Amino acid sequence: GGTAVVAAVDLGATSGRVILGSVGENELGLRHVARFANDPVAVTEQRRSALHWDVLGLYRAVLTGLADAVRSEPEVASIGVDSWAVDYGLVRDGALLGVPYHYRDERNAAAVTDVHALIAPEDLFARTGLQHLPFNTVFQLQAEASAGRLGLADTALLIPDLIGYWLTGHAATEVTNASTTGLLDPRTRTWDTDLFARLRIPTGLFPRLIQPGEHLGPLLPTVAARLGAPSHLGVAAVGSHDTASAVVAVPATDESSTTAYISSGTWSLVGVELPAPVLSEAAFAANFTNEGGVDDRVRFLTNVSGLWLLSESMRSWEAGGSTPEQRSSGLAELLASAADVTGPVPVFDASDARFLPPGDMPARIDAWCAEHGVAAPRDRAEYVRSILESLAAAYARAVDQAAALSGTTIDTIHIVGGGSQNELLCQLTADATGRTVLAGPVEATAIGNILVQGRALGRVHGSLESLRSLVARTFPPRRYSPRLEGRPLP
Ligand code: ADP
Ligand code: LRH
Repeated sequence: GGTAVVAAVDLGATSGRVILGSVGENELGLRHVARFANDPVAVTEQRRSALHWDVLGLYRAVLTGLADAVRSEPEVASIGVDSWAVDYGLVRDGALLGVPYHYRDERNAAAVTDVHALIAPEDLFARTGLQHLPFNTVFQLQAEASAGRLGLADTALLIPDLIGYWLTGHAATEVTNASTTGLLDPRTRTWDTDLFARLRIPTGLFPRLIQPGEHLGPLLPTVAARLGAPSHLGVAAVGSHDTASAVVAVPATDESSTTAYISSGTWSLVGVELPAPVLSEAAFAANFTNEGGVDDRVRFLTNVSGLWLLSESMRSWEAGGSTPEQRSSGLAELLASAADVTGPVPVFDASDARFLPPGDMPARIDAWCAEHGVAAPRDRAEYVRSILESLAAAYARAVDQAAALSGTTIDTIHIVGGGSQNELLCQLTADATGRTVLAGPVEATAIGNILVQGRALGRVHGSLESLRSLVARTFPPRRYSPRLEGRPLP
């Protein structure tokens, strides 16, 4: 019983945060301690521009944030770390061997061809349940092997596991994030060792699997001293794939109807939660994925290019600024102008591969429009409107597919994450899908991280459903109903 205070470290592809959470049977409070940009760095590699994560900068920001957290809340009982999926650091004898690559780096095309020559795409799906994304870890490891780097490593640590290793000295692979590697069997949630062998990846590359809620280990004494923390403070495994933590905090309470979710941030992850994977040919053809959820649930979803399209457009307009705060005020202005657009705008395929790497998104939208014989947007407001209408159209298609492929009926869509604050996008989603949209909470990922820690500490109990009802009571979502054709914005 009682209340515990825990710290959630949530590293998104756009920004990271450290959030303190107080959690008890009827309590769920959040306090933001630190928020920092996560800007990748392009460096020259053999005359090309390669894209890397600034993991040391992120780790420094994590340490600073955790030190502030401990200062303001000396009773903090544990720390949980989640981040974006698929990326990793290669390690030898405990030392990081190089700067981790960003999944948007363009080195993977050749690796995809190499892997598919060893195992056909449909066989990969049948074994791993994972949708084809060119940056799945399995392809990145192939690229490392071709570059002669894989053989130098004795260990690969996924990003949250790398942070956990630096904090505690304990190496493990948290299972929800392991499910995004393309090397895990979704039925048994264990490594597909036969696949490792066929792809010539050493079977011991990833350290032992660990489940959300397990204790990773206490902080190393040097780290505890740096944070001003007591030596017994430790790190707990959470759903370390950010989307797994976000899905924990979807405030779905109506068990009689099936709800879909959109975890809306840099990406939009659109799908449903299921008890078992769907490995049908139809799911493969629709590019749906079966990622591992907390409590052995399956996250049956598809990746829709998300607000990346908007943030990257803003970068090319230099409408961003460098801090998360500046970026959000530039964004508010653009969204207001997009809400006032009344004429038609192009609806383009948001999942087109051309939008994956960093670059001039408005120019790529123009190119898509030219190829498809439709008029391009004319000003920034129209670009923003076009991006949001295109995302809403992609969501509608994905929700219909999720329902059909899983044999469920969906009448409500929960939108969680940073994008749930985008009122225009929420309304357009309700309109495009013809379904009720329930928006929020914004910090679903941190909340899911906090709840899993709180449950491990025995401060909250029960199934994900009971955790979700606590989220719904604490952060009642905002409702958007589908508008009939031609009715003006409210
Ligand atoms: P990630 O976890 O992938 O870094 P977030 O969940 O933090 O992403 O969501 C970031 C996105 O949320 C931004 O790209 C932006 O489009 C959107 N966003 C952030 N603040 C606001 C706001 N005040 N209004 C509307 N949208 C917002
Ligand atoms: C969202 C996310 C998503 C992955 C992508 C790489 O942050 O984790 O679930 O597909 O990043």
